[in-house]
Amino acid sequence: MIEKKEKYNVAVAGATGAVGRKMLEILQERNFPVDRLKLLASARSAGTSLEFKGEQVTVEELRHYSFEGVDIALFSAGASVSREFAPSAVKSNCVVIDNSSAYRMKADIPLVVPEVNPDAIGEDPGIIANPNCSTIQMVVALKPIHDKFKIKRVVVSTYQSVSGSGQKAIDELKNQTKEWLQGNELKPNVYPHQIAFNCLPHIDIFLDNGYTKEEMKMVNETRKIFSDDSIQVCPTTVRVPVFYSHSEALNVETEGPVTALAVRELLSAQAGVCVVDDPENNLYPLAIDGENKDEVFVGRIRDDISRERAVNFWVVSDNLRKGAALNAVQIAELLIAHL
Ligand code: NAP
Ligand code: 12T
Repeated sequence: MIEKKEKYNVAVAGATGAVGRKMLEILQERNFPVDRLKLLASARSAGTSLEFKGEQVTVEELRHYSFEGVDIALFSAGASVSREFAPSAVKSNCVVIDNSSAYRMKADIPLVVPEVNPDAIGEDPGIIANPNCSTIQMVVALKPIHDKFKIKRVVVSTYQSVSGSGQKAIDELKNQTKEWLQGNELKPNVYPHQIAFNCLPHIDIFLDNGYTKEEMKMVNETRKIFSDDSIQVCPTTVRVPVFYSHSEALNVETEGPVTALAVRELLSAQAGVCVVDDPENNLYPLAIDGENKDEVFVGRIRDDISRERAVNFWVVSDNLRKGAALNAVQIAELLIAHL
């Protein structure tokens, strides 16, 4: 349990990565009460520095003793790093907010989206898990619909940006695009196939049931966040040649008499959601407009013409912000507000 203070000692593990850098930006932007800031990464970037509030902070190598005197640690260095180092942070009396998939489905670990299940955080958390980016933006949009009409089933296809797989993937899309336009041969590295001018129905690893791990995260995390194992989720996750923001096409079937009109009203009043839905003027959420914004954008809200009690809509959000760094910082804000 950490004590209530005016300012907190904060560590960012994976500070040099795509999500870590975004965390620094957001801590700064939201004026999170940071006393000392510790930046941790691998030995590769130890000694380099990153800017925080106009000052250069030196990056240190992540070690088991790195968390002495730290109150809150934001982890975004991958699941194996979280598995190895988060327990050491907890032993140092530090609360860990973990962005990796390592702890999300552990029964005693809260999985939190502040607009959806803030109470799940509990009294004395050690590790709090941040859901997967695709899950976060979907559940923010589903929340008021589930509360009013009870969701039975969601069929979802994702259009996920390359920044979801880190800085190397951002560079790969840039380089492949350039090489392709020059007529050069492309060599895939981060992904198993060319990502420039292509769509890959493959995110994270394939599992025995024929779904990918990313798809099963959407199934299992959604049920855990809503504390409702009856919700059926049928996902297809696809990587597209977009740099930032994931887009999702949803078909949502409910027990109650849902309509597009009701969904538009509910979502217009929902915290963290911005409805952009004016097709006559070609207005609908776009990945390029979602970049660097906090909101989850929803549009193309329409009744399902093939069945009753079902609607379709399109959801866009910046995967590095609401999908990762922003949600983690919002969890930290929730945590300190309740001390
Ligand atoms: P990234 O750009 O590749 O950055 C990886 C970061 O982890 C870098 O800071 C890297 O440090 C550090 N790191 C790697 N191995 C390490 C080690 N052995 N010890 C200490 N630090 C190590 O990846 P990213 O996109 O920021 O993603 C990072 C992680 O966040 C992902 O693996 C994923 O688990 C999670 N993530 C979550 C969401 C979400 O939906 N909530 C979204 C995206 C990512 P160096 O610079 O020294 O290599
Ligand atoms: N493989 O945090 O590649 O579980 O876009 C997030 C993003 C895993 C995660 C990706 C991934 C996660 C990706």
